[in-house]
Amino acid sequence: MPQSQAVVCLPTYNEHENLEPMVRALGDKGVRVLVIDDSSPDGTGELADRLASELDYVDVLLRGRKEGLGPAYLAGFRRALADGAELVLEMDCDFSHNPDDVPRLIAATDEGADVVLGSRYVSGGAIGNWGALRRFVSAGGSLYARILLGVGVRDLTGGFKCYRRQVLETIDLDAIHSKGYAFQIETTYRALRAGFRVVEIPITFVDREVGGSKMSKAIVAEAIWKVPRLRLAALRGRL
Ligand SMILES: Nc1nc2c(ncn2[C@@H]2O[C@H](COP(=O)(O)OP(=O)(O)OP(=O)(O)O)[C@@H](O)[C@H]2O)c(=O)[nH]1
Ligand SMILES: [Mg+2]
Repeated sequence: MPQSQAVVCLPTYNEHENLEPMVRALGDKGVRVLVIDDSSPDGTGELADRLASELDYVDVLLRGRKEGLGPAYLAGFRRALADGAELVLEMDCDFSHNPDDVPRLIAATDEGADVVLGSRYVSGGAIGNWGALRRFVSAGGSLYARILLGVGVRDLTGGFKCYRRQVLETIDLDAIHSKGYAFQIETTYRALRAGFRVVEIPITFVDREVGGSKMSKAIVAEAIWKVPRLRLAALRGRL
């Protein structure tokens, strides 16, 4: 499969300083890049348009307002599928995810994975420069979801992922309403429920150096209440 059929969805909200270095860093990875900007007040969308006119591997999806990561990704997935992508990737635009890891995620699909997760919590994975509270919330969140959902995946909340086209065509994207970490948990859980092969590969995650975090208490709260609802839906055969 030519790698140009891989599309990296890059959601942005106020990532003006990170966007150009990230898009350029992805330039030699054999992927297309789809920037999904929710009308960032800092002009990230205008910058994305300029980059798209300069670089032929870049596309832009501009959305009217900030609705959270989940809806932005869903819009990006639909666009990537309509454009014929065979592989669809998710990645943060704050350098927490290393663009040099993209080929490793793609390579794992060649070895039979349907969904590849860049994982902080498998052997060889790591987190750099995060404080104790963020580590606790992240590790605790993944453990909570793993136990309640009864799955073996170690990193359920990470956002560095690669899906085969068929996965996104099979899971019911219209039924997904999660916005934050819950979106990552829900997409992986739906893929597992549908019988797809989910593989974790180790990554080192680092805290952003530029720009502000969009993490909020509401995003954490959503993940806490969504997880048992997902399990219940599965038990009732609705998922
Ligand atoms: N389009 C869009 N992008 C978003 C939205 N919220 C966050 N993002 C982007 O999604 C990616 C991850 O968001 P972050 O703010 O880094 O959230 P996080 O990684 O959970 O938090 P930190 O680790 O503290 O940075 C970044 O590229 C953000 O710009 C949103 O509502 N819409
Ligand atoms: Mg981040």
